[in-house]
Amino acid sequence: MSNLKLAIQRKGRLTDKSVELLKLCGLDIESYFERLVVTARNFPLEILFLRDDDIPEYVQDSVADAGIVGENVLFEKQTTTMEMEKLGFGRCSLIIAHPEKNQLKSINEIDGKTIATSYPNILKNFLKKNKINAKIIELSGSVEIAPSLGVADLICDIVSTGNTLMMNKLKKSFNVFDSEAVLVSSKATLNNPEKNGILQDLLGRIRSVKNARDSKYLMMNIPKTSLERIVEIIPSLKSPTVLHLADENMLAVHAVIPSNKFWHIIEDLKAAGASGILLLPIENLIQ
Ligand code: PRT
Ligand code: ZN
Repeated sequence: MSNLKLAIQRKGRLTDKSVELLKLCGLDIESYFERLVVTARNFPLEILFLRDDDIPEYVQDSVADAGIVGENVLFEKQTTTMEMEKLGFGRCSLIIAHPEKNQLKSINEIDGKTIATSYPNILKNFLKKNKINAKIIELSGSVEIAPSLGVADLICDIVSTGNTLMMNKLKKSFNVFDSEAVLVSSKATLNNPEKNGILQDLLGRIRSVKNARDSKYLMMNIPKTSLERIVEIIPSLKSPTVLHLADENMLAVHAVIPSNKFWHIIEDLKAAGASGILLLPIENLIQ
């Protein structure tokens, strides 16, 4: 049986999160430092460690069968490599920024300007869509210093916290593209029954890890008389579990809820008489 070859970033912002995700999917991966290829011990998967910029092309050319890469890189490279699943990490935005003192009031003011970027293709599409003529200067790094060097009027670069912009006295003017890490694959992989079988298994596990990350297990004790009210309040994925307690007037209620809803319902639960409220993490959630 052949392995699925999965390309991930060798050393960078996506490396640790990619390996962490694979481990949460139950893959037994040995320490990966200084290795170019690592094989999972309990799953037919081989990990290739590559520069992120090379991943879309390697997947397109079947050097790898799948990969984990940022959408910014995927769309910039314009390959036939396909996005299969968003992974919820490596979030950032590609934006246009201007020097603090030269405020841009409307998008039309970009017309005739010079923009430095490492993402010429994504920027070209954005300008075309907005019917703007601007000169693109392609730089491979340190884009943020281009305006102060007089190389460009504006920049189009990746931002996450905004610290780099602030340090270089730049301000965001327009959002071009929102990005996160994604699992990618190719037609060739999908058309290969054996490889596709492994890919679908991996995808199922990734989805269950994502569901679990977005959900929590809620437990509480309630007076029997409050059951109807409590069930109304709980934003449960399924009908909550109701258990008897030694105290005949009380019940225990368990439910899986979306993590981000907890703080919205806690006061209502307490007002309805809930006590001993526990919120627990879930390791896997298969729906
Ligand atoms: O060596 P290799 O080519 O593999 O790595 P790389 O240096 O090209 O990429 P790397 O590790 O920096 O980023 C990998 C991926 O992480 C990117 O393609 C994005 O999808 C994602 N990502 C998330 C980011 C950021 N956040 C980010 N903040 N990529 C880059 N940055 C840079 C940005 O270019 C700018 O210089 O960080 C700076 C801005 O950060 P803030 O926090 O100051 O706003
Ligand atoms: Zn790179």
